[in-house]
Amino acid sequence: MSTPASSETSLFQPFPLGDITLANRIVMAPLTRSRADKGNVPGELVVEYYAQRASVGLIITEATQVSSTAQGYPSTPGLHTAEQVAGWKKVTEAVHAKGSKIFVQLWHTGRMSHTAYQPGEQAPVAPSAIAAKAKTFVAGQGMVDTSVPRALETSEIPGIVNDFRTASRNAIEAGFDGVEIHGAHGYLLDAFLRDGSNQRGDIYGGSIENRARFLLEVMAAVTAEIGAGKVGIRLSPVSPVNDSNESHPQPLFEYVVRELEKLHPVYIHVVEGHTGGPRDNAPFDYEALHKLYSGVWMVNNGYTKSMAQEAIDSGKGDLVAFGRDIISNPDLVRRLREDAPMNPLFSDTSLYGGQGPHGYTDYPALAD
Ligand code: 8OZ
Repeated sequence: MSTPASSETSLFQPFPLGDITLANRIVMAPLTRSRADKGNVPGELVVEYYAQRASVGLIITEATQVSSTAQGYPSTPGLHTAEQVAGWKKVTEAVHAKGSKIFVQLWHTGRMSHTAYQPGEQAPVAPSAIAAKAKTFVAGQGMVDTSVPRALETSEIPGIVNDFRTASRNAIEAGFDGVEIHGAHGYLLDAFLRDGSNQRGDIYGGSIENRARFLLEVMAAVTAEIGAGKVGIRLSPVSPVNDSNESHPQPLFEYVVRELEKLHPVYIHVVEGHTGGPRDNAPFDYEALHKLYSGVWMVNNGYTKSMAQEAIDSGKGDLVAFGRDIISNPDLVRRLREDAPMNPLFSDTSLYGGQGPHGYTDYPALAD
């Protein structure tokens, strides 16, 4: 056990992550902000936004689509065209110049998408043809129901595994230190895990082993492609966001983590409770899950400085990801270190909306 004086600083001390060393244990959580330019290319404003926040040990970017069919929201960036790779390269250079590290979060939105985002206005793809009782935003229409998806053919799954593989290779080309696979929040890989959204009769449905197969195939492909030391994964065992339902989350996620232990990604990132909401919305034994993994454990959801400190000192987590606070406090690390007051939380209208700097890059840092 550390003394109070040393525990005061442990959050701010360097931490080794695979081949890299993070300047501190504070992580910028992945946050969708919908500011990409035409072609879903991150532009100069996105460069500035991440550079402003580059005092954290690690930045995890907003969710970034692995293909054009993976998109489900407006102006989210991709990592599947040469222009997108070039755009991200400017982001990684700016972040590295400030001494931080950066992983890109890779996703396929699955049934959370809408025909408006799909090539040829096709139905989005999902484990089963069951619509999520959830909404997405479509320009000109506002918040609308997600579309009824079509069930993927078994033969189509290797193609999507390959999209993740290719995007991870593109990530390295763009200068990222690694990738985080989005295995949370009801998007495609998480929807395969859960019995509320996966009612398939093939080798990707039914038993826990079958429902976890797709996510584990993606992890095997991506770790083989760029090295397990450059791959993390995010899971949200009991978060109900995006109509995520599972009857037995404890054995499901224990199986997933046991299998991940074999592939050994560089970290597992767990959203505890209801994302952005109560941490105790449903019973779940996170300690039992953590015990199954010998690698780096990242915790997230509603952490304050004292909670983060306690998590690290007690061994509950190695790294702590902060979401909401870092939107309105670009200098979050300094504010935490100095116990300085935080700026007011972001306003809802500028969270995803707007093209410009308002509510994005115009939050003031503390004066020197
Ligand atoms: C909020 C709005 C759109 C997407 C997630 C990527 O929940 C998201 C997301 C959050 O992981």
